[in-house]
Amino acid sequence: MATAIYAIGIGSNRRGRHGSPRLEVDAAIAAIGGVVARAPIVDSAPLGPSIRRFANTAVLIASTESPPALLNRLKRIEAAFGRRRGRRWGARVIDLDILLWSGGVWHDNRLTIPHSALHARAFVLAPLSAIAPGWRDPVGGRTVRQLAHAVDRPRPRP
Ligand code: PH2
Ligand code: MG
Ligand code: MG
Repeated sequence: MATAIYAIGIGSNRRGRHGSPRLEVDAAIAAIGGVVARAPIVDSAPLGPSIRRFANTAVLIASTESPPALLNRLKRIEAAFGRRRGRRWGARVIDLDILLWSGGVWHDNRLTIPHSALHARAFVLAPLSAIAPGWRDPVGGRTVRQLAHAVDRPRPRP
């Protein structure tokens, strides 16, 4: 495949063999490779049943892999870091989510890009807007910067 740019969201709220969640995030970025931009790590309150806070960030990578090939590789990295499949949204050493790719929309049985919760999560949008503020969501047409502002100031719905 021609080289594509992917935005990947990274989260950790459990120590692993590299150490603290922040160190797990750093090690994951090294394992992913091809990084062209990385956002600062933010500390975020857990969304869902987990108790421990998360270290979250986002990176842009350049890759010739197709979305399914990249997904397979990210899952192998998660497994190598000691991620166990279990309770949905349980504590995890590392979570690697494909958020956006330069090819626009992708949809198959296993993978939807843009990530389905992209619009709703400040812990994804805040780091992402530090490295890709002008990237437009191919579905809604709004930029990452606009989405990040909207998630900070949710409008009450009637
Ligand atoms: N990931 C989840 C569920 N909840 N909360 C925070 N703060 N950060 C995450 O990365 C996160 C979460 C499922 O992937
Ligand atoms: Mg996730
Ligand atoms: Mg995930």
